[in-house]
Amino acid sequence: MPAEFDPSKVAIVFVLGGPGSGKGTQCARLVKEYGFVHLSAGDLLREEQSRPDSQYGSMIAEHIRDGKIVPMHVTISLLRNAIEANLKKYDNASRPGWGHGHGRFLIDGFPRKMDQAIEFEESVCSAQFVLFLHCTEEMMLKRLLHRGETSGRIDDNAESIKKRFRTFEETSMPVVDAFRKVGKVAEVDSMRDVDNVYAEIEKVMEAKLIQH
Ligand code: UP5
Ligand code: MG
Repeated sequence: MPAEFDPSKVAIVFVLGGPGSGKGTQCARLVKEYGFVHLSAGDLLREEQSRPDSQYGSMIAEHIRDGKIVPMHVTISLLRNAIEANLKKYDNASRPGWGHGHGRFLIDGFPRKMDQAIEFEESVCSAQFVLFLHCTEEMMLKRLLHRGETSGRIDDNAESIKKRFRTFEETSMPVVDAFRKVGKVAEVDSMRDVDNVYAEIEKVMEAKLIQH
């Protein structure tokens, strides 16, 4: 069965990087300047977790607290539904890259595991490329502990952060490496301040984003 969305109409960029590397921060700026819709897999899962009649609420909370990856059928169906809803919402919009079945999405924090990458590309839509934000654990820890003072996120504490780092190294980096092997990764140094990181990302977008 072919993928549900046609990559010549629907542009998907996967935004990957360790916990606290700045995925959400940079995606928010790209939305403003490139007309992307930003879908954070983590945000979609947190929303689902707090939906009163969700059958997955406690399962999602447990996985997030332990830095474990939620079973892919849940995440992929949340992403798929969000893609469909946004394509519908902006179908008649005068927004760059949108209208008549076209759209562009930043998918932030997904895929984090090889099977998710394969399943998403086969059944939902193939991605144009991966934007990979590189940052040291020392810097990410500092950022996350600082954010944890106000974020209210159940995984912004030293114990959960350690587990998130381990999952990222063991399970998610192999996804980045696999995309790298096929020439689909653009890597940006995410250690610098937000503006400098964004300036690098803009260069990547100008070079790699295929605009339909
Ligand atoms: N900050 C950002 N950039 C900065 C810069 N250049 N200089 C200085 N400070 C900077 O940034 C983090 C903090 O750093 C903020 O305070 C920011 O101001 C500052 P942010 O942009 O939020 O970083 P981000 O990479 O988005 O960090 P996040 O914590 O969201 O990353 P995670 O990958 O850990 O979290 P996510 O929400 O994607 O996933 C959470 C959990 O959900 C996972 O651990 C997993 O359990 C589950 N999950 C799945 O199971 N499956 C999925 O597909 C996705 C998630
Ligand atoms: Mg985030």
